[in-house]
Amino acid sequence: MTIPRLIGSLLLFATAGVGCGEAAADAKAPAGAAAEPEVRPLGRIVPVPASVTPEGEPYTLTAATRIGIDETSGASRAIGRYLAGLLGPATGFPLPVVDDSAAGRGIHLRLAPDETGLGDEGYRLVSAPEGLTLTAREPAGLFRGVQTVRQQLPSAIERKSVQQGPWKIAGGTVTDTPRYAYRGAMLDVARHFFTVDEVKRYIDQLALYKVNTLHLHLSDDQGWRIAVDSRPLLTTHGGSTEVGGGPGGFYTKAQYREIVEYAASRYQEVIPEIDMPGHTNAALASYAELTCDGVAPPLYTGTKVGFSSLCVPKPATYDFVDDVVREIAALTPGRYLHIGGDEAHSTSHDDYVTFMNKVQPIVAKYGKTVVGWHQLTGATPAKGALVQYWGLDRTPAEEKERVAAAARNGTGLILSPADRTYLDMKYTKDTRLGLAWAGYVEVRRSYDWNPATYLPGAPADAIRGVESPLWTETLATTGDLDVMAFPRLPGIAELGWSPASTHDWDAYKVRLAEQAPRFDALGITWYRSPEVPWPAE
Ligand code: NGO
Repeated sequence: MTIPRLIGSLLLFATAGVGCGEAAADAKAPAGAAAEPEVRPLGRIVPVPASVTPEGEPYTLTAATRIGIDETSGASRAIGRYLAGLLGPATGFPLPVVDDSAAGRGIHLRLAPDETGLGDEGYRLVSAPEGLTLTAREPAGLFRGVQTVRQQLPSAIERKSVQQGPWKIAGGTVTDTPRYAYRGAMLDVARHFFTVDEVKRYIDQLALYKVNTLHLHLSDDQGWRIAVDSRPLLTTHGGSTEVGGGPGGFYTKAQYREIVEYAASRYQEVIPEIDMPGHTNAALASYAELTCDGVAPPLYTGTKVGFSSLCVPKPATYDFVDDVVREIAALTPGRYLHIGGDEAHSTSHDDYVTFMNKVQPIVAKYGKTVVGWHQLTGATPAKGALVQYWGLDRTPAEEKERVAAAARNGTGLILSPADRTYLDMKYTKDTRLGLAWAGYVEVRRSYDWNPATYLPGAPADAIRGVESPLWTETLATTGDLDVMAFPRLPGIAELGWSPASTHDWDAYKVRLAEQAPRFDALGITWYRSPEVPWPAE
């Protein structure tokens, strides 16, 4: 069997119109929704909660509000401080974090280990004039619940200077747990490099929508972005440029740890990806011994794919992989290490299988679980591996079936269909940034599908969740990232979090429209899709 190459070769024809710094063309929106109400109806947030029971009068934040925590938990204290940091600037209230018993009519963050129904990330929010109580079994649940509190408040809460209140949260109870344990977003820092602060900014945006996994695409033909002490040229040479010939960049180990810690403080697990055996020009350019002819290619700043490969027969290749995987695994508290495996068009099928059979055990040796793009099912995914499906509606049935068969065989699936979840796809032909090889992906298209039934023949319980990749061939600034991610990212986040029974475009588009003033308050550049009834400008 040959590794199907259709999707990859389509990429060679990708439209890579580099329009850095430009926002996508604004489209004319339908008549806008009314201005924000003083009290947002309970549950009118993104992702929509699993269960909402409105009841009674709202809770009101005041200058006297205190945030009560269980003093024995350092995690609750950190979340209390984070909440105070979110609500403090716009309200101007001090919001001290105190022992729960001293919080009175304030906000209570309670950990209740016996609340098994709330799982690892669920929470219950009870809002009444006497107080606002968040209960969770785990700190992660409190953190997700804090995002609900935040979104129930007027959008002005996101501003960094004191705003006019009142600050009310509708009365009632929200009980909320996620549909999928894996709710990811990927950022490609290889095609264009993004600084630690820029990555932190994205992490904060993801947190608002209850995303729990940040997949970092750390290496590609155009750049190697993570320090590996045993292979210094990877970063000094391989990290020295990017698409378009800019200066590139890389994370030192300390900087990378900073990202991982910041993500952890937002209850996000970082999955580092080192893409192999293809997408490796930056590594080959740095270490000639990794090529079969022993000649290092020049650095590459274009946007083609599929032309590079580590030399599979050479032992030096596995010494290299061992060094890289060992050092990156040591930097990774998370469970997973992503080994790429997509578009290995310059690797023969037999070599691809050989490579994956040798490399997957190296990942296991350093205590990590393999994740790979779904081409990994053309070899044999290791036991427990996850594969990330990035096909399209038009992907050949046999390729889909190969992935489904792996899923029936126990391989977990992360769904990132390119014509639904790829945030780098243009919304329409008029979108200035982005690619179009997977077609145009408007907001409805990205939201309106069901992960559980998406891949024919894949058992529903093999679906671990969804992930929205943000590839950056055409994206160079945070404004570029923003306008491609917003407003599609919240929709994919909702697919991952909210129960299937809540899936409804007509209801979703109204809740999404209500996010617009929040995007503005957060300084997010966003695409005014004509499919969504945005508030009038
Ligand atoms: C493909 C390709 C990437 C491109 C991206 C652009 C995968 C898994 N491999 O997705 O190298 O950057 O499309 O949309």
